[in-house]
Amino acid sequence: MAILVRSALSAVVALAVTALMPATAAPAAPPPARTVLAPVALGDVVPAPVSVTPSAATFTLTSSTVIFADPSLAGSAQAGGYLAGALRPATGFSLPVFPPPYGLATAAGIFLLHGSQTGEAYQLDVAAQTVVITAGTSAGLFAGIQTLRQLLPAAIDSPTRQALTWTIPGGRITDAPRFAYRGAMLDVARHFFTVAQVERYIDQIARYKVNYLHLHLADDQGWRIEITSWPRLATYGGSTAVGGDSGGYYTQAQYGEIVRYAQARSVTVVPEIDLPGHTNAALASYPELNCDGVAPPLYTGIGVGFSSLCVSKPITYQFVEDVIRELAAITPGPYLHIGGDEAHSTPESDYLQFLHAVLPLVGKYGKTADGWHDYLKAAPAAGAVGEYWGFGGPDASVAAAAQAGSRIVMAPANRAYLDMKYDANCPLGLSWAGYTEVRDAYEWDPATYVGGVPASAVSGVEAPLWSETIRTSADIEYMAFPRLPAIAELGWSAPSVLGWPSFQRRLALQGPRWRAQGVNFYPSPQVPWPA
Ligand code: IFG
Repeated sequence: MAILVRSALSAVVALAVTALMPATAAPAAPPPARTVLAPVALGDVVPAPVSVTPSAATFTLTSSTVIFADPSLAGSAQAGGYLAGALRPATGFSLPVFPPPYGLATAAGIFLLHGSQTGEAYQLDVAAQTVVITAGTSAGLFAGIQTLRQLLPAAIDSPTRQALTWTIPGGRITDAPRFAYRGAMLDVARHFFTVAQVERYIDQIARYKVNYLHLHLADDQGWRIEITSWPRLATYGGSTAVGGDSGGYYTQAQYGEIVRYAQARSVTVVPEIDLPGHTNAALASYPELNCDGVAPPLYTGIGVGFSSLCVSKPITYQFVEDVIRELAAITPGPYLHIGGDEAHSTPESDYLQFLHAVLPLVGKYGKTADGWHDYLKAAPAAGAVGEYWGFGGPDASVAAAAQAGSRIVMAPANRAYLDMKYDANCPLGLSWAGYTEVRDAYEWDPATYVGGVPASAVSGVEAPLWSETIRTSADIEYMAFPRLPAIAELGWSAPSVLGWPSFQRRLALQGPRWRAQGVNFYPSPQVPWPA
């Protein structure tokens, strides 16, 4: 005990002596210099917020910054943990998350508070001592957090510590989405992507307030989700890929991991089992599913339209019901996508007969039907979603369905298909819908793109990435960035804040962030990327 007292006393003495020492003594080694960058401008955000009012204040994130999450808003602590996790690697700050202290004015830090907003709306207020995100739901908090991340210097996205002064520009942002559905589709059937690769993509799309991930889980070349009542679908039907590349599939537990990972980032999974066409993997797995009882070989090419379930066989409907039942049971989201596209080997009358028998099964298992717009001719129940993948202009069938109560998600092949080549030199992708540069992906209006579809019937947008020529995360990123943020902005931002000059400038500022994250983006010549 005596030693303790003596050492404590000597420490106090040493401090006192230091404090009294003349300034001439050699100063302690200075801490590593922190680079101070010009703060980001408050409006330099993608998607563009509804309103931005800068102030002269600047907030600086430091090692003592605390995140306060309002316990009266469900999910606020999880949102706080997500924010802390996003900021820790580059800053090295612990950023603890607590319930707010009594009396807002007494504390400095980042506050996630319960406000009167609805849906995904939020307000962000940055002052010298406080950053406050106010929202009515955790989804609103998440939207505000994605905006906040983009207000820190680009190096905030580095996976390693950076000696920077972490400033955030002051002012107020009020924001809310134009459309409720902002999706990204990943085709895991033509080529299989692991859970980690899908989760990497979820992290990337969530940054741009994309809130749905549509997984294309089955096609001619591969069946990618375990169905316990039909095990060979995945074990055999999932064993190959385009070009004979390695196959794979998600067990239902792994699918659950993807769903939870997405949910924790305010992203809802929409599973697709494409029917009655695009079914060679299923037909190859079970001879009894084929009209002639003979299973075709597994297919590794990139043709479409050659396969069809056997509409006349009762077992077909047992199969479809088992698949829908099992998939609905592991999918918390509201939608089940049943494909319906390119059923070129299914006679029109059979196609309608099949859909009339199958669509009620989606409702039976508690889900809302989603499908490529072709299926709308089967007049699904009101509220069903048709995903438009045409080239725009009038479409009587889609217009009729929209006017009869179907919801339309706009995914035009000549604007939103991320597997379209940027130009003739693009090493990846296809070009049947033409070349799609960034500006082509941006300069169209989802509300008016299809003649006869009222704006009120449009529930949003989606950017499909088909994987015939896509094999790695680097391939995904090359095709998705920078065009996915363009689609995301059309889905989120108000028409009054859209415009190519503004988007082009704000998009350019995403380049250093993607470099910090290691995103393999395409440096489009249309964008003035900073050095
Ligand atoms: N069309 C097919 C996809 C895919 C795509 C590649 C739809 C709805 C061409 N169907 O797009 O399966 O092959 O660009």
